[in-house]
Amino acid sequence: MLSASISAAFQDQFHYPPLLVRAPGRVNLIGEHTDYNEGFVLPAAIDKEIYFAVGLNGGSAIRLYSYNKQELYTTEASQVRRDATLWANYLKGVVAQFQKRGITVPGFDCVFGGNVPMGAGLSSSAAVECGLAFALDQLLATKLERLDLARMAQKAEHEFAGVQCGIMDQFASLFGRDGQVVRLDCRSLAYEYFPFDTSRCHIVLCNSGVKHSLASSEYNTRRQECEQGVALLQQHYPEVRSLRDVTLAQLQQHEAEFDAVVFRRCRYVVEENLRVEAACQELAAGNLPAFGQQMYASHAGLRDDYAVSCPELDTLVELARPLPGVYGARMMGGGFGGCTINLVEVAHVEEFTRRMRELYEQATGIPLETYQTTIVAGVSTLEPVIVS
Ligand code: GAF
Repeated sequence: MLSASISAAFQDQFHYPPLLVRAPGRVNLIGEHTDYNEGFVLPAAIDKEIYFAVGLNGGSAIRLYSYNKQELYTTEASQVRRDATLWANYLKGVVAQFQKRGITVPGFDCVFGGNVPMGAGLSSSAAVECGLAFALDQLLATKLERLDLARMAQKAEHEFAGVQCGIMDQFASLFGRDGQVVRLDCRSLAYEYFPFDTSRCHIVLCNSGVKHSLASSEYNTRRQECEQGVALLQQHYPEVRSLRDVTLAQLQQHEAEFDAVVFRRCRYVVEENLRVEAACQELAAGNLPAFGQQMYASHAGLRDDYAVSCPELDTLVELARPLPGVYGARMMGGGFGGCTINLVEVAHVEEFTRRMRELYEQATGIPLETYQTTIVAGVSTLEPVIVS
């Protein structure tokens, strides 16, 4: 088991027993690019995870070891800064958040690694941030709320990875529940769990093999475009704080005043929020075909109005749509590559993955990786705390 190997690697490197923590990646059924617009999302934590072995070392050095890269990075706890070692930035970003809260972080050791594919839109970075935030909270006995840890992990991403992300990924990693998806109101942070019946339908991810690069890509630009739209609408509706507060009719009434691109970005967000609401009702009613239609509409909006898809993701969705047993498919996460999420009737999953592999390779020349995921609980320890 990977967690056992990571624990063993820690003992080899540092010669004392660690605390073990697991932190899952996530899927998002619907509600994309709505989180930073204070809208709604419907994610779940999945069985692709990052494992951490951590312990206090009694000194002032932070020693970080990437199991996947087989690389050691060391810094003094008092000298935590963003630098050119990209993987270490995610971890140091978390340490900095503890320090910003006035919490002294003493020297600690950390070995981490996992099976969340990088750049596949499954939030490996949020899993890394949330796992370390939780691990440090345990080691330092700071007893922070999970919501605080999620916010700190999000800030780490803003400040040390340079991506102005919303809260969805960190929330999903920390608040995931076995067999359930969670509908999150990204303004109030109120949330509700919905059972996801895996005896009927499975979540299958198809990895386009195209790597997205959130920071260098258009993510921050999309956020700015949405803010531009809000600023314009506020001239007419001073009560509007975010696109969450805008109706489609209000938006359409002022279309002529908008830059055409900004208008399309805003239209997508307003419509996507409506789709999440509708999709939750369909899920609660067990109407998977209707849920799937919302997913296709979400993909079309992401492709045409929000412009964060890419030809490979569009191909994956179009190849999936006519296959037997497919309820819905769409691109997932920030976009520009990564995975599509597909809801597939249980009896057809095997045939679906086989056909998709053939068809995608024929269409693009890229071999397709697929992942059948299960929905798991959020970040947790794997063993009782052992700190000397
Ligand atoms: C990325 C971000 F990190 C999330 O906050 C969210 O905005 C998502 O893209 C798009 O829905 O995963």
